[in-house]
Amino acid sequence: SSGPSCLMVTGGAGFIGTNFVRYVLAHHPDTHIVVYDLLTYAAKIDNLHGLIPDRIDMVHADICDAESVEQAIRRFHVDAIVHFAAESHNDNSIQDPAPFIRTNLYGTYVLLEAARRHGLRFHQVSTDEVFGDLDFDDPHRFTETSPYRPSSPYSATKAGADHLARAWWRTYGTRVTISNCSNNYGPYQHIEKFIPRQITNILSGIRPRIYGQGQAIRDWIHVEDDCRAIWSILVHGAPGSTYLIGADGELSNMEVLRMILHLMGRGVDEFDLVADRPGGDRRYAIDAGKIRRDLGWQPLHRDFEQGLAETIDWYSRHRKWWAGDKQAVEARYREQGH
Ligand code: NAD
Ligand code: TDX
Repeated sequence: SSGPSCLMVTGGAGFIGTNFVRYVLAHHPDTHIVVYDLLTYAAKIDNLHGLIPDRIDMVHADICDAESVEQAIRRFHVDAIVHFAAESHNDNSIQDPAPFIRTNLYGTYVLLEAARRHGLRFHQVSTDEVFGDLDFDDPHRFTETSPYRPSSPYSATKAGADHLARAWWRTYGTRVTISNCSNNYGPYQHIEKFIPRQITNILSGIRPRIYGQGQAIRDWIHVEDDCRAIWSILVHGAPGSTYLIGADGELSNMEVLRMILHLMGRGVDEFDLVADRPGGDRRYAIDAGKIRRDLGWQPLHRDFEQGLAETIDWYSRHRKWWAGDKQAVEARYREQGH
């Protein structure tokens, strides 16, 4: 089967959304794209400049605004939705959960209702954080049957949104799929997130900041591998199904930081330890066996250190993209003790 003819990408001007739009334009010439994005602090419209103009349209609006969603679907004859739009940062959700409740829960509900009315295919982009965390020595990894037990306001809203999506499949037969992916890294990631924060700190003459003792483990995947997986679920995934996406990339924060310091020519101890995240998850780990078996997907970026070097290079070459945000991001972190 082929892809949708007009795909609405919510949050298409954010980190993963931008990479996804670029991936679809480059590899799937028969799909037109409508980016639907509120352009919050996390988005940059410039991300989408210079892309094939007759294959992409932009709607600057809120997913919580049902009328705008309805208008966009009708105007562009949308036949599928990939739903990236979210408040995505755990630390922000600890400071103020309100926009997370609104966008991640209510916004997902608005989109599901639109998908139901129009019979659209709907892909819910979710996270491994809905499963809570694992002990450092737990031999198991997360699978499609792991119980939901989110820890933060952010992950609780993502968990709730996943439950809504599943309910729309079960109750109304809306053709929903869900992906729960591990931590993405790569170009266009906001500098509030761990890897770009440390890279841009070093480029700005600020010492990297690591939470607690740096022992927490994240399971890293290159954003392009996540984007290819999402496309393959959208086109070949079974409606009503969930797929976990991961690239066997478990590393402690300290290991990642030491690689960054090494690649950027800094000493191994040139960083500061700062306050840990309240309730911070210890470890995430994904078993991606199902998507590998059922859809034949596999990660292409298998050398994390190489991907990290390319990411460092991208932030070094795109100072204009992030420099304007740096002061405000660091000021906000100082208030939080991070
Ligand atoms: P991001 O914060 O970089 O981008 C979010 C985008 O959503 C922005 O463009 C923003 O303007 C838009 N948006 C926010 N609220 C909106 C609203 N009310 N209406 C319309 N648009 C709105 O996030 P990201 O890191 O690219 O994550 C994208 C999705 O992937 C999220 O749903 C997130 O939960 C999920 N996810 C992210 C990761 C990761 O490592 N970054 C891992 C797994 C899952
Ligand atoms: O400066 C820092 N120092 C530090 O040690 C920052 C910003 C983070 N950390 C730690 C906290 C986490 O243990 O690094 C780890 C990664 O932190 P984040 O980049 O904030 O990511 P995380 O909380 O793991 O969530 C990310 O992956 C899952 C995305 O932001 C989510 O949207 C996604 O669902």
